[in-house]
Amino acid sequence: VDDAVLPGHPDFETHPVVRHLTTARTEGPWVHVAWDDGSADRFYGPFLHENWFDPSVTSPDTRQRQLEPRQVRMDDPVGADVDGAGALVVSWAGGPTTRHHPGWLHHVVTGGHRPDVGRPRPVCWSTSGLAGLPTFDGPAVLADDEALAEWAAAVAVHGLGRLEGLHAGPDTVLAVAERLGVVRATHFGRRFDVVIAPENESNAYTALPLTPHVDIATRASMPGLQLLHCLVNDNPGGVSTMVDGFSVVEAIRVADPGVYEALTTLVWVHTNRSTVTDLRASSPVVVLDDDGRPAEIRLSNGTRALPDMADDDLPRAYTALRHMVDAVAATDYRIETHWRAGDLVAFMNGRILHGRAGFDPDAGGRHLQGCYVDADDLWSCLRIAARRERAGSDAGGGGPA
Ligand SMILES: O=C(O)CCC(=O)C(=O)O
Ligand SMILES: [Fe+2]
Repeated sequence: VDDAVLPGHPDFETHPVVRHLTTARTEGPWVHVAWDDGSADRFYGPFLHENWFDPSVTSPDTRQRQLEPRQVRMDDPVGADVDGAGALVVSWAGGPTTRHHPGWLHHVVTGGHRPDVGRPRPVCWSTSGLAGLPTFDGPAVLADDEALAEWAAAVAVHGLGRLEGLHAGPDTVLAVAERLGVVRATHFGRRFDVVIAPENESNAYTALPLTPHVDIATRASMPGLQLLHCLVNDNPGGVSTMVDGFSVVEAIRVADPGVYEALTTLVWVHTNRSTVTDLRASSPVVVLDDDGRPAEIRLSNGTRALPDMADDDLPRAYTALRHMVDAVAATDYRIETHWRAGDLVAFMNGRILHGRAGFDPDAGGRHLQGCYVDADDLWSCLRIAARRERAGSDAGGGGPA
């Protein structure tokens, strides 16, 4: 072992050494370390063994763990030290001696591996805060990773971002989605056409108005992101509405706690009422995350089938629903745009409620195409962009700092 050189670590990510280790010692199963800023941490011995970057533990190619839990050393480590390169060195009786990268250890104790890292907090908006759709150059997003990252960040923060100047062809929406990750196919297909269809399976495929809604509330896992792309719009009607549902929910939480309680606890069943599929999912209108913040709104009048609650809860459930829909309709939370051919809007499906005015089908053509992507792909895209920024141009090049 060349102890003048820092060891690798299991991640492809770069973990810069922002603090240096000064001392290390064992105490039972624990390895206590001190850092050069005076702080201290402890690591569990078996945790260190199974996160050693060594082919006996982690495949150097896939970076997936090969060591099974039954192979992890559960006896106490017998020695711990900081070597000449600044790595943590830990040994067990009869071997192995493991070495650990200080930047990687630091990222662990600061929670750098957690799923919320790289997920920007939503910044809620009303019309006074965000006058129009944040707009970006479509061809640049297709061609350039930095342009992609800027647009993706706007989608994460504001919940939506428009691309303009895209080719108004049938492959565009999937090509843009694939810049973020993989397309999430649903019962509407990998890609769906928003046109008036003779055998429509959704009010979207008619000329009817659509009150602001989310899509696919009929599935336990709702796609996190929707992309809509305009191929043709010669119709003066069908104006599109985008509402920040999180802003609406926050206003209700502050002003009407009883309504908020009903929206976040009382459960409705959504179904798709099709002849060939029978999808069902139940959920409150507003799903909260573990920290009590809105994670997902499930408001879709077209698919909301039945209340799933005690009879005595029905009056406040219906009242709260009405209250929510009225708040959504309040102009302070909406952006209205008329689709232009070549425009594409990506929006967080569980946050931004989208709708449209009705239109006269004889007044001009109107053709949108859409698809879905899971939110995981957006977070991954943003983390890879941040990784690229940290590592210079060596995206995914791996290896330690
Ligand atoms: O026609 C529109 O503007 C929106 C259609 C829609 O809601 C959808 O396809 O999910
Ligand atoms: Fe929709």
